Amino acid sequence: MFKKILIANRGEIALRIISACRELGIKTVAIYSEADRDALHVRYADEDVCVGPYPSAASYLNISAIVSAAEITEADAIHPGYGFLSENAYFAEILHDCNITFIGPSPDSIRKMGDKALARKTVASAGVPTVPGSPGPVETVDEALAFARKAGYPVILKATAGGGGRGMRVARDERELAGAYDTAKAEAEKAFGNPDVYLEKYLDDPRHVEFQIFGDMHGNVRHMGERECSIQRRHQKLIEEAPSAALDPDLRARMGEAAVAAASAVSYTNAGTIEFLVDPHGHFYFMEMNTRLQVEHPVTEEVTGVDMVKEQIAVAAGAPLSFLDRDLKPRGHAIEFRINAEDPVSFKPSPGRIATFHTPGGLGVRVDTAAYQGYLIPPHYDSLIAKLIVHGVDRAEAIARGRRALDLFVVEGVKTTIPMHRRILDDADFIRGKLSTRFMERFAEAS
Ligand code: MV4
Repeated sequence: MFKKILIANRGEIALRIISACRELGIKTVAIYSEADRDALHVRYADEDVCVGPYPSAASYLNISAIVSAAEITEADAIHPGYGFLSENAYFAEILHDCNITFIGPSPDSIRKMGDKALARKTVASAGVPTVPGSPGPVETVDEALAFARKAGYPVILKATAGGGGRGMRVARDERELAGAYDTAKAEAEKAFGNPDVYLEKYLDDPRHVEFQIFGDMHGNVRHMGERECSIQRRHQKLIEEAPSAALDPDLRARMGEAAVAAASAVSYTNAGTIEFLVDPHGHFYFMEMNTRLQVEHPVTEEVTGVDMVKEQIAVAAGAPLSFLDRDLKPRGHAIEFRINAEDPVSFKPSPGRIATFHTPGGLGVRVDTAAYQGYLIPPHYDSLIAKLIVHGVDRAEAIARGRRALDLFVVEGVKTTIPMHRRILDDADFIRGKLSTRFMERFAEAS
């Protein structure tokens, strides 16, 4: 097992990783930027190293400074959290060369799944359903038009190097596709340094259901069930839950099997997520794989009882999966609310000093946060200040618990998304579990 882990991240996820290390008796090293001197992850770690000024490129993405910090403190592994360097194959490779364990998948898995067109092809060869689409990047506008004529409109152009909704364009007819093709390529080049785009048939109002998978270094790959992530806005998830009301046991089993096949196709190790779109008929299609721990992992932890960060660390150290002989059938229902320091109407970031911070507690209530009363939220990073996770015997109890926990969650000094979450919990469609990726459009119009 590792003796000391450096955490290459900040905020609530850095604290989450420190907690796992404490339970495992592993020492921790925090890194921080000059903007994060007063951050809790710096105080809670056993050691800390400043790796640069506030721009992320100079600090949390500064590979040479981070590797030096690990070498100076003699850390034997690095946990990247989510975002920042978590899906950087080059970083994983450098660590390998420096004899430091990257707590995550192999550079090869990260690369294969990072190229979204290649990922599609790879999982399709393993028998996983994908949306009808071009076999690879489309090289000319005529090739795009020819494909769309066969598949039928609407279609969606996606950047090969994109993901998470960035670099996508929907075209509803030939004229729109002809107009969007060059723009999409130019945008992809600008955003990702790679102009390649591919084409898929566009599904109009799907659900986003993702499967948590885990692989160890002994060839075992298992899934831990799904998360329903349809409540999002501008590709930022707002609410996630487990299990999904859209799946019956048969569909769950088939999607779980497909998720394991997708991960196995790249000999995946450690924690990963297979994203699917699900249409109203219960057809499901592979979208992409995220090769990291995700923000919403706590809902899976709540319904499976598995500490996923401890699992990541154990697997990276060579242990077999801890739940190989256990049935991870979800127990009860969990919902996560992302509490952002944002204006609840305009969604503009609302950085500033937190004057009052009172978190709810009690049975079935968990708050993952690095915020505290008096904390000055730096304007340089994402606006997530806390995750409220509620767990109940069923969805109705989880919703009731969510209502009371949101009512008892007091944040003053900055605007937050708490009032928006509270209103969503009174929405008739939400209560019925009638969710889709369009939910927030309708919700915004109605309120
Ligand atoms: C799609 C789609 C419809 N049809 N692909 C957005 C994130 C990225 N992972 C894939 N995305 C989509 N791909 C086809 N062929 C609709 C979306 C999409 C979406 C997906 C999940 C959650 C929210 C979304 C919001 C808008 C569009």
